[in-house]
Amino acid sequence: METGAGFVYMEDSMSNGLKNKKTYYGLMLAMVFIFSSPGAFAANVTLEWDQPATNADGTPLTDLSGYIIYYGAESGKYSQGLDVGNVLMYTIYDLFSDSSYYFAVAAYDSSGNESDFSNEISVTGMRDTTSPVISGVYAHDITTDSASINWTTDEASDSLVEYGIFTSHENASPPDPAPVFNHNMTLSGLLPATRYLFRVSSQDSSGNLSVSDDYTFVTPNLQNSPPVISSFKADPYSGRAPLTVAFTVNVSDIDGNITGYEWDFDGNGKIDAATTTNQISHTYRHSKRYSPRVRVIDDQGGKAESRTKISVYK
Ligand SMILES: [Ca+2]
Ligand SMILES: [Ca+2]
Ligand SMILES: [Ca+2]
Repeated sequence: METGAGFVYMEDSMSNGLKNKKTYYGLMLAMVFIFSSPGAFAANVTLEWDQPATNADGTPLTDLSGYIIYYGAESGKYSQGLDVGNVLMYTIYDLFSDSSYYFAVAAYDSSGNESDFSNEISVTGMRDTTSPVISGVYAHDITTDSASINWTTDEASDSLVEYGIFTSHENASPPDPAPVFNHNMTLSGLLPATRYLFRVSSQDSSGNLSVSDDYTFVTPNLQNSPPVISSFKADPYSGRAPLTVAFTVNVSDIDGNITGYEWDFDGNGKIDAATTTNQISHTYRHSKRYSPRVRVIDDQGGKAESRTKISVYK
């Protein structure tokens, strides 16, 4: 992207025959903006210019009729002339992205009198030579035989995940050629209880490729590992009735999450309360020895139990 500056008047002899009705109006044409969209083989360029207000002799311009964009591969030698009508902005599509282009604009009035050229402006190197920037790589929804991989890129690009057990590139997902910023691919046919290395890659439409670092995920066991209770505490363990006791159970699950806690305060085998948190309080009103029990359930129905003892006296 370049911004035009100053004024360039072209010699009449340098025009190329397209300007057969040229008269020297002093039209103040100045391109103020140019925008190029890089692409693999074709690029688009948008030109914008100011509307002239006066004729060459300084009188007000009242019969402005349109504009012609002149452009070509060499400065001052415009091989193309494009009558774009009475607009102040125009996009030229499908220019060669490897080439340089030089542009100038001229105005014409209703009699066909054409102004001098505006200043010249040029674009070069419109070919995209920058690789996508990959970020935010992560694996999710990991099952015993599949995993989803997400990442983002700073430009639209295609998607590929490579993965393996010994290296990150023993296997590859089927590539997805769709140019996207937010990438998601699902790997299938994985082994359970296996650590996988993986990496992602994205290529833009100009063939610039980026490959991520290596990342890992672990598929779970086919069989659920039940929760493991590390402690089941009562506070206090003894006291006079009525005795309010706070229970806390600490538990872990290596291949899932704890989804529920069931509490049997008197230890009679009947559940008295259920929670989704690992703490609860209960007030004992009768003097007695109790053997309260907790049962912990994981997200695949695996269970673990623990008991403790409470003494309540008069
Ligand atoms: Ca690029
Ligand atoms: Ca489990
Ligand atoms: Ca009970």
